[in-house]
Amino acid sequence: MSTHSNHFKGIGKITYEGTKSSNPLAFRWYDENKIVAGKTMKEHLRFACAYWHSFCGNGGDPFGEPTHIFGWNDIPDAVDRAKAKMDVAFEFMAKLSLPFYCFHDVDVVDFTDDVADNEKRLQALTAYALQHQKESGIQLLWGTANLFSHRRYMNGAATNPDFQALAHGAAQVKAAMDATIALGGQNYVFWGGREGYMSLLNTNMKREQEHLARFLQVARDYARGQGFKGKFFIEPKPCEPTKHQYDYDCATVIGFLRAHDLLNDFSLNIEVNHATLAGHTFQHELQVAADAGLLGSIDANRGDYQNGWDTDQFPNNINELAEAMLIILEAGGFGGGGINFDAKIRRNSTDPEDLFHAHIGGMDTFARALLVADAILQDGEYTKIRSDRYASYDHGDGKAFEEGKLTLADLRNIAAGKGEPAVKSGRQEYLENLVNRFI
Ligand code: XUL
Ligand code: CO
Repeated sequence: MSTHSNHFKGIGKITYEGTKSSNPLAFRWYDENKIVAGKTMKEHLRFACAYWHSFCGNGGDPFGEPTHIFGWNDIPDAVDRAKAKMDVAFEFMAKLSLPFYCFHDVDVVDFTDDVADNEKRLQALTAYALQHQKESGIQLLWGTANLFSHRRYMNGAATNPDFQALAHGAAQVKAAMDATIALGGQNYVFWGGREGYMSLLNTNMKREQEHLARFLQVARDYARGQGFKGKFFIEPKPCEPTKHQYDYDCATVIGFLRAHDLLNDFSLNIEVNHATLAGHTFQHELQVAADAGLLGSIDANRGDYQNGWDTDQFPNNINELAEAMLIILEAGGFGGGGINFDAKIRRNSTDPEDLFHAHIGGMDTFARALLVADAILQDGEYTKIRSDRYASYDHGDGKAFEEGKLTLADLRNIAAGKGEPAVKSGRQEYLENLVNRFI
């Protein structure tokens, strides 16, 4: 139990102290019970800790050995080792008042190549997690299966040309769904890390994508059959580790879901650094999902302007997040999801406090962004400028066009009859200043 762990000794419960505080182990903006636009900050933001980065990542990188050394890794028995890690995870989440967590199957307990043994291990840890959840009130935002680390997935999981690899992926998904359901998990995520290709020369793209769709259908049917009422999320990412990933970005995934009749059960989990890797802004991806009614959840992090890979740094960009929260608030919030910190502390961040500073910074930046976005919407000028820009479609010929009442020839006659449109500013700089005025 969390009370059995004292990994973060000397660090107590993190509380809200307000903006005058310079205490690095306090919230300056995140006041979980503060009401904003009719809901508490806690209800709006639904923060979650990502088990994999915070308790499995060891600081190692392609050039260097681990720098984050965890005592529990020395425990020889896999289940005992996993329980010790879980005690620390719940100690951390409780100290930060994080309401949710997220995991992959193999984050929770180490797997071998034995399907039945892996199921038993995960069941043991599911029972243990359930005790922790009951004691702490912390809930599972989503579960998922890691179908990308094991060597059998080197050519993909659901899109593997070898059916036996696909079957192993399904076995993992089944067990991860059982765990998610047993833990009252609110959602289930699919991130297709290796569902794509390294070279088109050896790839039948059409067949692979059909296999992916069939895989998602059977997974959905299984979970629904077990009584799962939550959402399934697809997490788009354009590449890395593959050259090209089929879930490239939100628009691509929406087309895929529509083509395979999956729109009723699936929505999107949007990650900041995945958006930027796809050549989009985070805001763009949010807007695409929101416009389709598919904004489910987000994986919060940030990339690096100079690096073209998924650096998964903790979020700290207030402008980016204020604009993001504007879209999220206007969409009516998350569709069942929340804000999962899919972010890791740097290799050279080696103090126990670093994990707290990282999460506190991320939570405070989102809380501040929520306040900024709410103030902008309350003020109303932003919304008015945006809607006024389209006013010519609110009446007369423009309205008739929107309603499908005009032909191409009608449009031609309007152009000829009414002459050139007036020159109207898009006022981008004005709007950029408006956002900054509220920060
Ligand atoms: C990888 C990534 C994953 C998913 C879950 O880039 O984002 O951690 O969030 O599999
Ligand atoms: Co992610």
